[in-house]
Amino acid sequence: MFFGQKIHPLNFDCPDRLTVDVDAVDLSGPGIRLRVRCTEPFAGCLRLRFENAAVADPRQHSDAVLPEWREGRPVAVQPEADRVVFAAEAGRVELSATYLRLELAGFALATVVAGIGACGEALLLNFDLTGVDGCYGFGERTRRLNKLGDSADCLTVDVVAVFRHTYARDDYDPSYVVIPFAILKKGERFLGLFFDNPGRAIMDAGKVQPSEFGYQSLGGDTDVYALAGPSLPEVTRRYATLTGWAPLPPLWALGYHQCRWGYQSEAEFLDLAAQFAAVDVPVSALWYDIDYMDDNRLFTWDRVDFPDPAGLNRDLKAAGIRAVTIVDPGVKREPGYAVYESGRERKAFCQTASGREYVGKVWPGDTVFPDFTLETTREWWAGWLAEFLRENAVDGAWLDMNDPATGYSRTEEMRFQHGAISHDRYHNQYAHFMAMASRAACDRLDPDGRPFLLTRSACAGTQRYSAVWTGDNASNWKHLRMALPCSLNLSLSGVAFNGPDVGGFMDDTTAELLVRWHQACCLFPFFRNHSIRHSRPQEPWQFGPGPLAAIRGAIRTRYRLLPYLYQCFFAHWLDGDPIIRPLLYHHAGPEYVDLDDQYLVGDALLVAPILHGEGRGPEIVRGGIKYQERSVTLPPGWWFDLNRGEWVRGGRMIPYAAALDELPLFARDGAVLPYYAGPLQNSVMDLRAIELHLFCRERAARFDYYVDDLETRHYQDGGYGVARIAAEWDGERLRVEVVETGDHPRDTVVFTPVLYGHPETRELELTVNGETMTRLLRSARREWLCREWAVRF
Ligand code: MIG
Repeated sequence: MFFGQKIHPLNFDCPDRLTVDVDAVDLSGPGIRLRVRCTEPFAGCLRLRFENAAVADPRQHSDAVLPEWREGRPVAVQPEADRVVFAAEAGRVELSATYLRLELAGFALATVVAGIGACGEALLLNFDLTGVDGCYGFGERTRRLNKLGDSADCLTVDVVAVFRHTYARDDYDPSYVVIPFAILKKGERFLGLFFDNPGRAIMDAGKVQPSEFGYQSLGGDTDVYALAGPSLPEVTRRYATLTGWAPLPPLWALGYHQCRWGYQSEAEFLDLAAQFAAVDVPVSALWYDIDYMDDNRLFTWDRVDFPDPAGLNRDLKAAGIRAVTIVDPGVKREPGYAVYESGRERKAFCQTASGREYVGKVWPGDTVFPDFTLETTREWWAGWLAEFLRENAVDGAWLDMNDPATGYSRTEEMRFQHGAISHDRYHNQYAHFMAMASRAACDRLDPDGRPFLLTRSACAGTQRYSAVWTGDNASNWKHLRMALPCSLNLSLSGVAFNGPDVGGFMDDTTAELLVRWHQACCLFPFFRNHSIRHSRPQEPWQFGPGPLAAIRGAIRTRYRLLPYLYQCFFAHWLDGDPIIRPLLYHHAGPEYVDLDDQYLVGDALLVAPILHGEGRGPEIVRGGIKYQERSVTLPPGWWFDLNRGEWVRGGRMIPYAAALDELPLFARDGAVLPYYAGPLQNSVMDLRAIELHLFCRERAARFDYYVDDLETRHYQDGGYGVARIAAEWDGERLRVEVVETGDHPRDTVVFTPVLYGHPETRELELTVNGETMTRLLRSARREWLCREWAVRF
């Protein structure tokens, strides 16, 4: 089947008979026999399992759902006249011989006529979209945020290698990541549908048939999880409950990352570190792409260019810069090469049906691929990777080419578990198991530490092991624009820790594009500048002082707000809310349904980046300075413009003109932004002193600040505290109260309130854990973007 093709609905056989068994229902007809069961894994979540009699291997090979929910409490079948009902706390399902109807939290969804079918192993579910005005999620895709009218082919692909001609377009479908999760919106209500089938599948949200949502899985059995709203956060949180969330990252991983394919030698890395210091731009990690290896052999270094990697990495670390190395899955098939020999001995590699080692052709030449689905292989891998990281003082691993990319060689012959399981069952999950094995390596190194992994390919659930970057984009304005909806939908699909190649990977970037890309993504969960070899270099200083100053402003703002980002990660770990969110996450109204050129960070910050330039969009010249224009949709209430230092009334769309060093960035009234005011020395930050930037104009401000050791996994056993912050203006005085509770020593963080409030506020009353002090507000200056604003504290 070619990419993007579907099975015509008329090729499916549909059931016309329903029979009831003890805990299942059989739907049958000519050419079709489907068994349907219903369970309730947890409140607000129903699972419908579709077992197709034509399926050769009926085992569920997916690792998406957390083990504790894989079975769930069976929901009893209640037969009625011409149908059956599964009634659970979360909602109900009605099933007749010819249709299926779900209703959860007031959201009803039913199949269309002939909407249930089978064609060999393929399953069809076609739902009626009447009344549905939005569709989100879909994992990592191109195009717009709202997927109504769009479709997705769920097969992980090394996009640029396979579809060379599409690389600079912004509307191609193939993707490195596959997550068959759709969130439907009907007015104010949302409903999530997660199709748990690890194989190739199609989702079509009204592209082929405008009023229908069609799901087609091409093989294996499918578990459909329906996740109740009614609100979007409720759906997202339930999806996180079902498939897991990102553990807390190390702080350094939240800083700025510098990467490039082509950094070649020790001298180059030392020079990079010196350049960052010279231009006063903090950087938390430098990345080694494939050039560091000895002839593309995994777990080796080119010792001519890198005579002492451990020494180099220790020196970098002393300056606050961490090291991350790329790790491809492919092992050079070379007799005598220790990694290959040891894997071969253990039968660690994927095999063909007859039991030969499956061979692809990638960077190392003839290449074999670890079968990460085998526990023994994962152990073998963890041993090698842990040793490599330890010996070379490497802090993180970058998992590339795991879609899996087999180069010249077709992937289908690659089978799993010693050739016993077909390629399709694990193709989309290859990266997932690689990430799991790599995480195990980190656990060996430091069982109580916080690993950092980044993967290109992923499936549902991979967020438990690794962050994701969105693969090979190109240095053009379309790809910058696309980065927003792509990362937002990926965030709604459970992968909160994600981001694109900033500046664009392929082709030559330009000064304006590089600046705007840094601004647009400086508050993304993952923030890395990366580019392809031979393209125009794109480190922050490559375009002279003007662009450098603008980029510096964006990067430094990220470090200033790093405590806020960390809090967003903590909240994500607690309840599953994504870090960056489309506005419709918190605001209801038709203006947000398609809004994807601005976004929220947590619930307090609104970013409306400039996504055009070089004369390609509205701009004006004033006083010899060029400004790019756009409109910003501000939800109701007051917003503080952090770019200009003034309050703006919301509930409307405002025009905005931003010079090259300006980013439209707003904090909502009632927000508390934890701010780091100390010295910026790469990843070295002392978060024991935090400023609480309080935005209190008309609304009281509230925030739960989680306090933990920032380094270990103790938080997972409840080893954290929470400082509940409340600030309110009573007409003349601002009262701020901080109360710490929980399982972490109190007063380990000193909070200093900083006020962006009513101009008439004179006095501040601060109560910390019961002790009160009052003082007059004084004025100071604080860094925001490229300027400093007078603040009062
Ligand atoms: O075939 O390692 O997406 O980030 O720089 C290309 C070289 C292999 C693809 C990754 C890209 C990386 C590049 N890799």
